[in-house]
Amino acid sequence: MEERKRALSAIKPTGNLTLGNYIGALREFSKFQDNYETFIFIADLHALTLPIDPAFLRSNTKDIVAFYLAAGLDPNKTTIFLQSDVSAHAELNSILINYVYMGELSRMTQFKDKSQKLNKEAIGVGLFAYPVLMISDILLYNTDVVPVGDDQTQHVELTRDIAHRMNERYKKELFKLPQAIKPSVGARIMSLSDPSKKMSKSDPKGDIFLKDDLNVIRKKIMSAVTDTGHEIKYDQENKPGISNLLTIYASLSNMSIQDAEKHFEGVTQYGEFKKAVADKVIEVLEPFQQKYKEILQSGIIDKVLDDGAKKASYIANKTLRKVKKTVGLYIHE
Ligand code: ATP
Ligand code: LTN
Repeated sequence: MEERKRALSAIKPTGNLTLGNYIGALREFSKFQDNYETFIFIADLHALTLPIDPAFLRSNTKDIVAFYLAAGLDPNKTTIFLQSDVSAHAELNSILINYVYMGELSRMTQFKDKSQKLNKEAIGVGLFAYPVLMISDILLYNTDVVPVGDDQTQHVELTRDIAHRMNERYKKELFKLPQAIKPSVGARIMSLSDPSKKMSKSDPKGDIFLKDDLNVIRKKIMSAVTDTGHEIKYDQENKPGISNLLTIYASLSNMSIQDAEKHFEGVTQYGEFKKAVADKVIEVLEPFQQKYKEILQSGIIDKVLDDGAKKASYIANKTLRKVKKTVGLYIHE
């Protein structure tokens, strides 16, 4: 039987999940599980790269597992686990950190954005080396595709470079070169209060949170920043606010941006348009929130994580062993 290709992705439990996370990542993940061998984990070690409250980190981790399941990930088809449960991630990280260059890491946009907000003297090494752990996450599973939003594609590109570098250095196909896959619509949902900024869980101004009360969600959408004029047209430069709302509508309706534009042809009131967007978001999030609550109450989360950690460790340890051997670490039976 032909081996199935592998898909792998993760979310870091740094904050409450947003509509951006849902559209750019969560809802995409479950589309892979029927055709790919799929691994979806929680990047909890990555969450430590910036200061975080321990109690929040713990409860948010559990929350995200519930969101994974509510979004349709089926533990019988997808391996769901915590990064910190599979020690091979940290071990491969400590090997690969020697093959990634400081110059490469300092060019990463995510590092530049996040470190800019910190005191220069207090930038953790983990924040700088963040991509090395992510590279380890991906390469441990011989991953073919990595479903991610726009902001993570640079890290996946670096992963390819490092896989290639290792293969050349050791003259063998040690690692597969993975490919990032972005959603066709909605790879970068913007803040509702400042559409020039990404909707981001660690910078929550203008965010819609997946746990928000539905009335709050409606209010946030109705008061989203819009642009001058009155046409519902996709024009990121001149109409960033309307373009963002149109993207949200199109993505949640599984239609192209062009079809969404057609749908709103003739609508000249932004209020009417925003109401349609709010209705659509609520139509999707209402049952989703319901499922999420049921899952949290069902008590199945620990079992899912236990099973996932076992399956993931088995595969990850095989790769780790191969890497150790290749770089010359002594393996005794
Ligand atoms: P942080 O603010 O802590 O950096 P984040 O909200 O950007 O977090 P991540 O954990 O970095 O979220 O991302 C999880 C996944 O969600 C990634 O695949 C990322 O590309 C995607 N994602 C995050 N924000 C958006 C967004 N605004 N639009 C589309 N996809 C997004
Ligand atoms: N850096 C990613 C989270 C992440 C990830 C990964 C995504 C950690 N390891 C491996 C894909 C594959 C983020 O910030 N969303």
